[in-house]
Amino acid sequence: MRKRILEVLINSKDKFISGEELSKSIGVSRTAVWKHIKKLKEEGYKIESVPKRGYMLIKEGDKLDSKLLSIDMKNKVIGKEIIHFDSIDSTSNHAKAIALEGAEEGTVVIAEEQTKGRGRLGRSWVSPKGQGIWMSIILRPDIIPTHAMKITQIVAAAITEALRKFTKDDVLIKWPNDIVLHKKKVCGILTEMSAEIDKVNFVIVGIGVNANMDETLLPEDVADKAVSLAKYMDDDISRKEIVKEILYEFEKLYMDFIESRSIEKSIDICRQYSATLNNTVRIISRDSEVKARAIDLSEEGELVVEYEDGRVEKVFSGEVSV
Ligand code: BT5
Repeated sequence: MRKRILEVLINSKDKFISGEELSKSIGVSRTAVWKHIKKLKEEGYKIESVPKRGYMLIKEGDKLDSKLLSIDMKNKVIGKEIIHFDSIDSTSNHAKAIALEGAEEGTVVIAEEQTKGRGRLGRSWVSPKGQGIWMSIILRPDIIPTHAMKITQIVAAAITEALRKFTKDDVLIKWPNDIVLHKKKVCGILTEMSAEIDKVNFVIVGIGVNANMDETLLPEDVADKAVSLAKYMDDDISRKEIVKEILYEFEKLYMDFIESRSIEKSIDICRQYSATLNNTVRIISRDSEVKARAIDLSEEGELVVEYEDGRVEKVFSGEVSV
């Protein structure tokens, strides 16, 4: 009910709406409306109430609040449950903790700020307050551990489809887990899992999108590589709308994978928007670095490369530098 009231307040766009109108459009008494408004205020929503004029929601800024996010959400599974924090160490740490306690598939953990945001291989992910989308999704796919990288490709495809709706500039995928804009990283994906030898218990997909970063506050090594979406957008950025689009595109591709057991649709998108294919890459492993040409993506999400001696190999994971 409170969500319905919020929805009506949001749709009445900076205008007062009377208690009577609210009670009519929702179908409850004016006293009930009053009680719900009181509760919403206690929850922290800024609602102005003026006698004889009614109620108005004061602009929320662009907080990624769970109730506001769930308004107009078209998804059935991904994002059905959203847990929001003002500040947290890492959304992926929290997602893992609640997944161990049985949190459902599709649960999303999102935060305004991460104090210990993580990248791969122990690297850190800079996640300043209100300047990006820092979120993790809990998944429980019935797959074997070696297929977990398929999930990264589904996420990369979904994010690319979503971000391309907000900027006319080229959003491309740098295999396996970076989304780049003008060759700089606008988003990173971290796929982690809990598994037994032949069965995945759950997968946590961590997504970090730079929305409107204050580049002057970034450490030098990151400032060089990072870019914000806002830099290439005509309109004001709405993190909320971007989150909804990402979750929407992800649900479509993930459900298709669950039903068809194939990531063909995602791979097609990854091929179409690849920053890696047809380029020379360096395959970096623990003690060597070899040059090769990236020629394709396999149906499993691996990078197919051709070495200078003509040998063709599928690269499963690891560091690839264009
Ligand atoms: C990644 O790692 O790209 C995965 C990043 C995943 C972050 C999300 S946010 C929500 C969830 N919770 C978490 O704790 N993590 C996930 P990797 O490919 O290892 O890239 C890390 C490297 O990117 C760092 O070593 C920096 O050089 C650079 N970097 C750090 N912060 C960045 C940022 N905000 N934008 C662009 N590059 C960044």
